[in-house]
Amino acid sequence: MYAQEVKSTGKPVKSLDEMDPEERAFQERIDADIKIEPKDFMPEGYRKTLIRQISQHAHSEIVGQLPEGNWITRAPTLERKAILLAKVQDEAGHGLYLYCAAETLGASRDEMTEQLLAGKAKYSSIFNYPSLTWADIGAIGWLVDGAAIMNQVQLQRCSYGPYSRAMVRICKEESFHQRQGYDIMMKLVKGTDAQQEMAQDALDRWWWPSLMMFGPPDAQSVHSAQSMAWKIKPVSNDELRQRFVDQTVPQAEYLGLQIPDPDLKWNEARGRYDFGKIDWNEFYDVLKGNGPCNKERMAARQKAWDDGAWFRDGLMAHARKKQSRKMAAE
Ligand code: BYC
Repeated sequence: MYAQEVKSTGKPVKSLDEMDPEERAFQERIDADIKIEPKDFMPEGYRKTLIRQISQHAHSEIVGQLPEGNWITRAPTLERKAILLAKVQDEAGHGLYLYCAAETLGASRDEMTEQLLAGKAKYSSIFNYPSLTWADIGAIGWLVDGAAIMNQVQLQRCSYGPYSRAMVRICKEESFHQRQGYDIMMKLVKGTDAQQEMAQDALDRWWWPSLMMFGPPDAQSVHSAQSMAWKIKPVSNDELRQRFVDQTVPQAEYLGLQIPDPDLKWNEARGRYDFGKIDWNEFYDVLKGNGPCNKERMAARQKAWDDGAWFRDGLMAHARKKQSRKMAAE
């Protein structure tokens, strides 16, 4: 088991009166929307929450390259191949900015990777599903990147400066990713019957896992209350999921595709879509390591880590040699 199940209960959020003066001053800065920077005072819980979320976000970007990387050699045209290659390279870049943002909090890249490989850190559940056809590359861009943007746009307002700034650039690139996915879907729905069926099949398989990307329902979300009080997470899991449904349903209609949810219905009074029940057992099962591709994804990350050992050793040997020369010269 390498992605632990949701199990902690979360602690109640302290009121200003219960805080010591340093912590109160910190909370007042947050409440006044003043960004927290690496050298500022921060409660240990704030630091740990950020390292957890940012490192898991970084792991998701890196693991997220795998389902798409699977299609680089099989993209249908040279142009599609170049676009997909650029997108996958962007994901690597996102992972790197995010690891850097987490490093400003005192976590090392090696420690974060070791946490992932030991099953102590998670990555997004969505990347444990397989990309079976070319249409899946369209669905990933449209739905998975669409869900990611919905989540990340609000993270641009996160109280921690380095994370919020990393999000600004990431969101710009994600918008291109989402467009390229939608463009693939547009092409397929205008194609042959077989291509239209492929597009529908991809939507059928990616819809529910995309809704799960936003995390457990608010009532079961362990970290939301504290993370929202610290403005690490400005908007709740359920609200973001609802915004995603409201935004995506008209896009599916434009494509002429059917969202695989018989309970999906416009609610005039709410001015939003009602949608069916999410299978949370499936979500928790994927988090436990039992999704269709968990083992394959982790094996790929483990191999990359093992294959890079000689390079990390070389860098360390070089640093030690430089240091000893410097000391000898002093
Ligand atoms: N998958 O209390 P909660 C991309 C975990 S990549 C797995 O609500 P929180 C892309 C959660 O970590 C974009 N685990 O937690 C790349 C926690 O467990 P731990 C990825 C999940 O943190 C390549 C537990 O469940 N985006 O776009 O307040 C190609 C309780 O949850 C998931 C991000 O990472 C999940 N879906 O809220 C294409 C965004 N959901 O940590 C595209 C940054 C929940 O206690 N992260 N868990 O062991 C966040 O915004 C928040 O961390 C979440 C969860 C909304 C995901």
